[in-house]
Amino acid sequence: LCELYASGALRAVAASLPVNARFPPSQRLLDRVSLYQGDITKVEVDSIVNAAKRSLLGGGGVDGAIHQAAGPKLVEECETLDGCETGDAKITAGYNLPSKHVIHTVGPVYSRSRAEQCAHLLASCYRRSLQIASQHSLKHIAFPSISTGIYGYPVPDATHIALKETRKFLDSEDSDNFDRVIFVVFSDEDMDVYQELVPLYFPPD
Ligand code: AR6
Repeated sequence: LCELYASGALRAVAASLPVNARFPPSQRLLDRVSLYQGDITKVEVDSIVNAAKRSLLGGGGVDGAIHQAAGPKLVEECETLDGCETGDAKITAGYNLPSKHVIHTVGPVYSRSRAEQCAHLLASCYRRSLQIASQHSLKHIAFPSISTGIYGYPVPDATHIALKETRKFLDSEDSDNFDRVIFVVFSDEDMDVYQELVPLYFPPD
């Protein structure tokens, strides 16, 4: 986990930007958020989030990678869950993954004509995943960029939603025993977007 605590670099970026009026500065909150570029299946934390499909029975992208790394017991447990609605989330064990749990959430398939509805559903994915982690007394959660791959959500819009919901959660009492939210990005482009936007939602003191 130490490797993930790369918030030093993040702090340097944050310090160079003007403080955003919408979210009051808080070094304490900034210290509870990390960015990590790499494969989420290698991340050793209490929970990783899977960008799943409604059946919860596996698919491509990060879903395929998580099922492959977790082994067949994951799909066996998923079969008992009766699927998951878009915007909701369900938890399983992590099996062969280094992460103890997987929180499976189903993001919206992006459509520009239904952008507002998609935004509500994506926000709900982050909210429900964070709620479930906190209800299970988990200390950390690692998110991939939900819906921005096969489901086509524009990365900047999705990142604003991810960061806003995380800030709201970390501001709330529900997160009192929570250590850290880690955003796991795959590509350099996604990393650039997160590096630019994190300081807007987590300005340092
Ligand atoms: N670690 C971290 N991020 C990853 C990894 C990985 N190993 N692999 C991909 N990503 P996607 P979606 C990134 O397509 O858009 C599946 O078939 C990827 O670069 O996995 O929510 C499901 O079954 C992108 O930034 O998820 C659903 O049917 C992000 O993860 C559908 O795809 C999400 O991309 C869900 O589509």
